[in-house]
Amino acid sequence: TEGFFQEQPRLGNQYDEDLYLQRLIQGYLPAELSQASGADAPVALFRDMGAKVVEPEVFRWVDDAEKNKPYVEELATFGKPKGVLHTAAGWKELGRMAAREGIIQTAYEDKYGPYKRVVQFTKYYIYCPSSAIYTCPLAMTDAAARVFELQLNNSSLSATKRSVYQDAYNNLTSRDPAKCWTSGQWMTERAGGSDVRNSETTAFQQSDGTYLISGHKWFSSATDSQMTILLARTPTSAGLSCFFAPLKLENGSWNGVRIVRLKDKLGTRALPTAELELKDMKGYLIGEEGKGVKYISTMLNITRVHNSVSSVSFWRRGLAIAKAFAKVRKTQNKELWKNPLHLSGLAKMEVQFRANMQLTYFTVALLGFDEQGMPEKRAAWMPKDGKEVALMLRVLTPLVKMVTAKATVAALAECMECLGGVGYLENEQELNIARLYRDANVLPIWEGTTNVLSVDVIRAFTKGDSLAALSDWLGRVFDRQGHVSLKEARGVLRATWSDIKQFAEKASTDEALSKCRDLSFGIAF
Ligand code: MFK
Ligand code: FAD
Repeated sequence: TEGFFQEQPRLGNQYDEDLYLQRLIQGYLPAELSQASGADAPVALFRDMGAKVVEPEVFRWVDDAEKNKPYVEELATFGKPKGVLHTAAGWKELGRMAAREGIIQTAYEDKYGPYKRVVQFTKYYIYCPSSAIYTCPLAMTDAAARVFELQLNNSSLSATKRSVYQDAYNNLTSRDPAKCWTSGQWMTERAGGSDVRNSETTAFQQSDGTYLISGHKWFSSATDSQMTILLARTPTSAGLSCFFAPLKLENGSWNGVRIVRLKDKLGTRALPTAELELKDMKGYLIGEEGKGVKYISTMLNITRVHNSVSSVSFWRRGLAIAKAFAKVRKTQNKELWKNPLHLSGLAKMEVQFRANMQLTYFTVALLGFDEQGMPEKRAAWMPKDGKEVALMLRVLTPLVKMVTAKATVAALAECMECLGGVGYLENEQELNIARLYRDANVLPIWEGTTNVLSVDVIRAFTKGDSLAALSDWLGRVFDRQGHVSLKEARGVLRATWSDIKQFAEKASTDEALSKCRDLSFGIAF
């Protein structure tokens, strides 16, 4: 109780303290939104969120969610199988908070037009590092809502499916915590997660048009969700098909799902990731039979953007903690931030963080345009039309996911070191870089590993006009401004393009594939 005690570093409002975020908001939102006043204006909402995510109560929920890990109550007292999944009270509170704040719902409400995604993902970005990764089910919820939105736009959808999908969509996009659903996304099986072609789950059509699905799913995050979208094979098609299935029946019992076990993981401790056995799970076919990968790609592309935003949000929180510490910690009798060596380390990280933020926000902005159409008034940086947006987004989505995830893991290790020994500890959640670091390590793995995404980047380049679109866009936006380094970037892109073309046209497939990762990182830089 005597002697020196370090003053506690404190996090302030996570919008007000994030100067680069504020600058991006000014760039990516038009003045009528970024300068709007009133309690409902985007900046007021961000500031409100920035205050809420550092409230002690929220950190108590995170702590409770992390310490009281999910578990399954296998059997009732007299041995009858029960299979009840329990999650922590804090985990549930974090979910309620997300619904109330509209972390996903904002993207499906009629307020911000083509800028919906920028507004929504900014709220998500502020919330994510204080969520104990509740953002995982939220990402899949968003992606499922988008799948249904597209299905409901299809005029030839049957009346039954229309009613079932509309009901699910309404629940996924509800701000009412008592009504709001989350969704799972089941692709990975024992035979493979990157390559799903050997999946063993089967689906048989019934006389009422629904399917009975049976098999084994190796990874299911968000097993506490109300529904899932999954892949399974029908007897009449070589390709996999995509299905929607509720997790529970109307009487509250499982819809043919048995939790085999919960996974014991390095991080994401609050998240109930399970291995599942399916036996006659009732589901509905989404889209055409045999084209399941194509339909579930709609999901993948949304969750991959979530992954990118999650990455930069973790990085930013790590930096915020490191900076807060540097303000109060002294070495050689002066504050750490005044030490040139320490400061230059922080500054270098800040620059790298900003580059990753730019990549991410650009992708988020394009996603909004792709879904809602281009704004009538065009800023100079915007692509020329919807076609260019779609082509650029197709390649930026995997590229930005792989780059930001990888960079974030390294950056959080650096942030930890900035706190010295304390950085390595399980601190109070306000300062707990250890949790962020553990959780960040999953970001390069799920939603496509770095290798798989680099193959996807090259696939998008060689299959379509994405690289030409990116190169044209760089030319229009930056050549005009005479920006030397960006002109160079365009040159590099062109040189890379010729490499890719060569690989695609002349070199053997294996040789081309062995370069995918280097090429993709090169393009991002
Ligand atoms: C908090 C953070 C937020 C994130 C939380 C998420 C929680 C975790 C959830 C998961 O991890 S879910 C599982 C994620 N799994 C993956 O990401 C799988 C990784 N593997 C791939 O992405 C493979 O590339 C893929 C499985 C898609 C390859 O499958 P195939 O059967 O070899 O597909 P193929 O033949 O390449 O493509 C089939 C069609 O889909 C083609 O279209 P066409 O039929 O018209 O030719 C492809 O062009 C199209 N396609 C594939 N990937 C696409 C795509 N279209 C658009 N976008 C894509 N990304
Ligand atoms: P593999 O595909 O066997 O990959 C092993 C290695 O091979 C990797 O390094 C990979 O990069 C490399 N590799 C594979 N293919 C290629 C290639 N073509 N070229 C070069 N290298 C290649 N999945 C779901 O479906 N739903 C979920 O909810 C879900 N939640 C998850 C939660 C957690 C916490 C974790 C850790 C995983 C979750 N997953 C989920 C699974 C995740 O998506 C897969 O683990 C991931 O896609 C990789 O698949 P795999 O594990 O089968 O590895």
